[in-house]
Amino acid sequence: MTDFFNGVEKLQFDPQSTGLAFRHYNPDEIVMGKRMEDHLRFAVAYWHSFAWPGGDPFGGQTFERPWFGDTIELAKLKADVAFELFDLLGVPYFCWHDADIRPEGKTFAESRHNFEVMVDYLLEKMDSSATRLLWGTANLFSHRRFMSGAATNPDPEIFAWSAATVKLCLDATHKMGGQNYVLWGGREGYETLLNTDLKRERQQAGRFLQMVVDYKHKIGFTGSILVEPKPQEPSKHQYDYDVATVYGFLKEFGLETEVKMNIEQGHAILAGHSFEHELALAASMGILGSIDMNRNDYQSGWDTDQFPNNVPEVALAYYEVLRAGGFETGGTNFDAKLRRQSLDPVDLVAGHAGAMDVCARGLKAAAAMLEDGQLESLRNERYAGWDSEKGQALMQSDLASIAASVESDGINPEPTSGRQEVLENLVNRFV
Ligand code: XUL
Ligand code: CO
Repeated sequence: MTDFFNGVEKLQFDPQSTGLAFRHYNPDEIVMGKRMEDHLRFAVAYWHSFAWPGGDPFGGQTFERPWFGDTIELAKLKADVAFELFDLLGVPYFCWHDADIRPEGKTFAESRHNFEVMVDYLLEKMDSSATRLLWGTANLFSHRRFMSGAATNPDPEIFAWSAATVKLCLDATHKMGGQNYVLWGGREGYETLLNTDLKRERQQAGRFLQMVVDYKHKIGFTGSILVEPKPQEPSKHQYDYDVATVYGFLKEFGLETEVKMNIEQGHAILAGHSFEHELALAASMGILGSIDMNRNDYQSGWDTDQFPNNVPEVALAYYEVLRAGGFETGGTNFDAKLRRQSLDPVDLVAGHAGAMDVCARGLKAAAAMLEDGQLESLRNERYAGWDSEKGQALMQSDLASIAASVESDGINPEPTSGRQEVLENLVNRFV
């Protein structure tokens, strides 16, 4: 045991508690026939909680963590503290980038060696912990070598370096029993079209993803490959803008049945969508994989990655997840940073605990709305015409026959109310 979380006790479910406890997250509570823990499948993000130093565009590190530094010894201390947090929270999963868990080496071989040592160390930690790996991913955006992209770089050597890195990370994710492998294209985009061959870059990205999928099958990794859309930041314009854009990309490269989405709340907001829009769209295309749960500030216009605390928003998100049948390999990863003034170890515990409670409330509200059934029955009622014989026939018809039938059948539609206020009032009974 380290002394980092000194004095913090393992969190319990205690609805009456006024201290550090779960007031809503009760892992064993049955919601729609399934344990709450198995619905939500929470994961702690190694990077924000243990690797992020607390910087913003105007200032650097505010956190002073005893594991900051580039040695294996410190990486092991970081892992020890990480597993202490996982145990305090009782989270079933965690997620990493290679760069979060290992010190950077001077060469590829040195970084690979450091990574392999740390993967074995994490496997040892997992032996005495209940926490498993939700997903692994490669950080192909922080180091200066990736400043012009990874797979989409104008320099083929960076493409090669990135491919070798993803191979390593997939091998490690497989070895650790990870449930998914995520690709977020932080710098897969451009700063200015004046120096960018957009067509070539998109082809490189498509070929890269095909190689990842081929390798997944080659090693027998049965988890899901997930792409995480984001419209911009750090790149001015990213190729994986949003769910719809990524779906078009997958279709173009024949990958739409191989790759699903990891959808982040903050990225959806940056793209000008709501989180539930992105979730519903992915579900409708059969590519909803997992979620990165956080919230963005609606005024700042950048990716603030805050812990979620808006129950009605979260409820609408889980409503879409439940309607889609729930997570299979996916889960709820807290891709969320503490505020940079939240210096104390206990802030890390409180940030996650509060977020887990918000998600639990959201999930329960979403389940209650589904079980109540009114929202779904009003929606079905709205489309009932399409279930009729005439409605079905329209979908098999053609423009000329339809045109003829409008007059012969005396079609003369009357608009009906969309009842938005009624539906919003209905939702407010549950949140
Ligand atoms: C960045 C982001 C990443 C990905 C993993 O905005 O969301 O943390 O989730 O690379
Ligand atoms: Co994310």
